[in-house]
Amino acid sequence: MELKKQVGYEAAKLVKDGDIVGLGTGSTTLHFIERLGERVKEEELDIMGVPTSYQSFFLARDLGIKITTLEENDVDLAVDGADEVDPDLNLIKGGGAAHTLEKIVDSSAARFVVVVDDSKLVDKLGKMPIPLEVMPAAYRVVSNRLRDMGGVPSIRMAERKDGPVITDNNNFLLEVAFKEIPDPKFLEKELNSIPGVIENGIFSGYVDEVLVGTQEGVKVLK
Ligand code: ABF
Repeated sequence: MELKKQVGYEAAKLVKDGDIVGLGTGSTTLHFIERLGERVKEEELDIMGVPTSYQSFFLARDLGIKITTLEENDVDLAVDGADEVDPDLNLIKGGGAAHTLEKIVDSSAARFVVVVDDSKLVDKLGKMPIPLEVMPAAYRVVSNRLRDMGGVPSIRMAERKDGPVITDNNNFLLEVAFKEIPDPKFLEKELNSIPGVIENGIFSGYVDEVLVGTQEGVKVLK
């Protein structure tokens, strides 16, 4: 079985009847949500999902998973993907441009489980640039501040290259590369202290466990 599917299906086993489930975004959590939808039908599970994006909202709704919000319920278990995972279980997320709501839902969950294939494991964060959701009016001044911090920022363009990517919250997405990230927690706070930055894609200290899809089966990192 494809690694992303293998690990998504494994995570779907963690959901218990009555759970409020954070529904992550991306091609790995897609398998999680699909399998969860099957379980809801087969086992008549009484669960509700809290989506982290329009992508997961529409997917879950179409599969018959009841939807709720953080206004109404606390999340028991959140399952989400990642772009990079370091040995301390710090993450870079935001490849899917949904990291702001992902961080709100995932960090609020009683248990936060990450699902990745083994290509996402890194010795140190920073192979990819860090995504930052930024208010459109602020993107030039934020870019200047990022350069002052030693970063190399660029704005993420839509695939057709005819304009910037617009997030679910109607903002732009900057990506900033740093030569190295010695202290992910510090950088996460520093980036969020720049006026105009809504949220950055470093997730430090939120993860309970990581399920890793490998050719030898699913491995658990804690
Ligand atoms: C979202 O999807 C993002 O935060 C993360 O960047 C990405 C992981 O994507 P995939 O599972 O498609 O590799 O969770």
